[in-house]
Amino acid sequence: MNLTQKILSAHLVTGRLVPGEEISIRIDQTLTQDSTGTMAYLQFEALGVERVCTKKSVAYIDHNTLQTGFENADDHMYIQTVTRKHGIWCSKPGNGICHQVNLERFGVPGMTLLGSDSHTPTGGGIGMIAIGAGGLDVAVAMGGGAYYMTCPKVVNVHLTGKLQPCVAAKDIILEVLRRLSVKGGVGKVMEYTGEGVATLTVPERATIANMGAELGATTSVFPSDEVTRQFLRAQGREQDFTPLAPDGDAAYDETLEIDLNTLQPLVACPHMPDRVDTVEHVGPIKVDQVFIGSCTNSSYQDMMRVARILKGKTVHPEVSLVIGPGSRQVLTMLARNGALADMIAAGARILETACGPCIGMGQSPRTGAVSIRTNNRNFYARSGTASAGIYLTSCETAAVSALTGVLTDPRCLDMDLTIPTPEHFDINDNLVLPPVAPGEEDTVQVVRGPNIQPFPIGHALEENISGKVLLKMEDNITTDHIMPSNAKLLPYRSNIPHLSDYCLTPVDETFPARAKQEKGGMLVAGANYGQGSSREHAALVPLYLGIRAIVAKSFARIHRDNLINNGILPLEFAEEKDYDAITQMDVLTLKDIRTQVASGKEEILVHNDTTGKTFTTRLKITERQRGMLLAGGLLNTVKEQNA
Ligand code: MIC
Ligand code: SF4
Repeated sequence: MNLTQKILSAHLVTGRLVPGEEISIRIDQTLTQDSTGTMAYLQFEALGVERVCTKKSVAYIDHNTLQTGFENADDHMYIQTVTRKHGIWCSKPGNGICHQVNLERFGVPGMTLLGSDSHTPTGGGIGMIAIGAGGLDVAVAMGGGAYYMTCPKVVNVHLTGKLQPCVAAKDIILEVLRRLSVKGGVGKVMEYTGEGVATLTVPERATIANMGAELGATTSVFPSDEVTRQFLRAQGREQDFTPLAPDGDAAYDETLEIDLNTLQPLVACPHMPDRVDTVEHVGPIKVDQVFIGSCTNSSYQDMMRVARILKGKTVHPEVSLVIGPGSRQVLTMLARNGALADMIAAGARILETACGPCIGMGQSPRTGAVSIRTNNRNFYARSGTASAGIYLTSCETAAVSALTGVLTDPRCLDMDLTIPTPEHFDINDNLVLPPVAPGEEDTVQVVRGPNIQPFPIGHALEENISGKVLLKMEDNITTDHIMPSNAKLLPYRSNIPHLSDYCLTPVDETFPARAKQEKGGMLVAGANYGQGSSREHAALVPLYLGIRAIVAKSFARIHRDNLINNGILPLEFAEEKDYDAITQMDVLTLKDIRTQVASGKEEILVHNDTTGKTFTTRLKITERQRGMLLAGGLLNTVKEQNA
């Protein structure tokens, strides 16, 4: 067996490990973050479960930390109290970004982790099968329910050789993205093997696993070896170590060979993480802003390399350099060893340990800016400045470019950037609040501020649905298009009515008004619709606006699950020409749709009342999902089962 099969089979609840078939797995750990977490806990409460059934569930507060009004602070207190009541640990704001902290303090090789954040696969860096999902799926897993998924294919990403100086782990994953594209990982697990793996530290592996999300992959996984043991030992957690590797004769569905010796510094150009080219080829474009941080590149070793590059130098006069260390552990260590002072002296603007600019929470660049960032996504408008171009690079490329003022290949640096894994990381978990002991749940009062509004729940599928195509979209529409997130909107993640005025506005500003005027309808999209975030809001808000079906060329994994969980039909065009034949505002009718869905057949007929033509779509769902769509979503199904 390969490693993926070993971990999945040890957790298998139902199904067979045959790619494409539905399986369900037992979840050992969960994580939530605050911007998806408020909704996930409201849903958890709606399930009526007293105490979580997982080995460890942690709620992180790391996204909405700007607190420009009462909203975020209210949500923080809600999360802090609801988790305390129900057996969940709570990592307070300031403790760090969920994926970085989870890797440092809680991740255990061989365990499964389900997180309400698409970058949960970061845990693959430490040998976990770590999967991103919608908040409702995570709520169900916290309540002891299995996680249902399509059994993935396993891709062997075989690494040989060793990275050259100033070429980074980030360049490895950018190379994978260059070769496979943002759709290339859908339905697959990327499993890293080969002699090159041993040359990579756990945080470097985590950088690669983190950005597997940008491939659309179910997850990515590395073996657990002596490097892993050393990392866990330095975290005071050697007891969590288990050696894990694929069998010598393990079979894989596909193989990708990467020779680390030949890699060069790479950059993903605006506005897609797969628009990858070499830094050398893109050339010395003028840079306005550099952001170093995010869950992709903010480990102790990343930050130390940056400090070494900046030490004794000054940031270019026309560049704003912003640095956000990934966790309080990292920040404390930088503060103690003087590296933080080197960064500050060079002119870096230091941010708190949180997601920050990665999700547009502050530091939006100026109009038309070039911003070099070490995070994982450069989707249109995500930085908060739609006209800005975001370029994704390694920490080394970002730091040297902040000094020169132009995109610069870090191989020009004549310095040793090797930072060994420390013997001991700084360990201080005093910002991780424990839950109350079993039996004491009633002593906790859950605090709810006025920002917490009821969320929409789907209703049983009707016999006939008819509605206008309120928007026709291109390929690769991201969740940042569907439900934008930035400093103005993130505070309203528990307020769906407020968010509804911004739905799909990066595609068409007039969409929300039209959807409200028409009292709902349908959407039409190209391939890979809904790539990116795990945010359920990208399904809940369209549900609130009355969207009943989305007809697309194909869907991204998490978003498709979120649509089904909320009772919205994800229909795929059987033939691409039918996409071309639809015009925005055409009226589509799904006749006898309840009977069609209940019948179990994959082909669903859609009638275009405006053109008079009928076309075929496919509804690729499992029996379980069929039940959900008929009932109007997962919450209704679970409630029916509980009843
Ligand atoms: C992201 O990177 O897009 C986010 C913000 O972390 C999201 C979660 C969210 O939308 O709250 C994700 O990756 O799932
Ligand atoms: Fe936070 Fe950015 Fe990572 Fe999402 S990708 S978890 S916003 S740092």
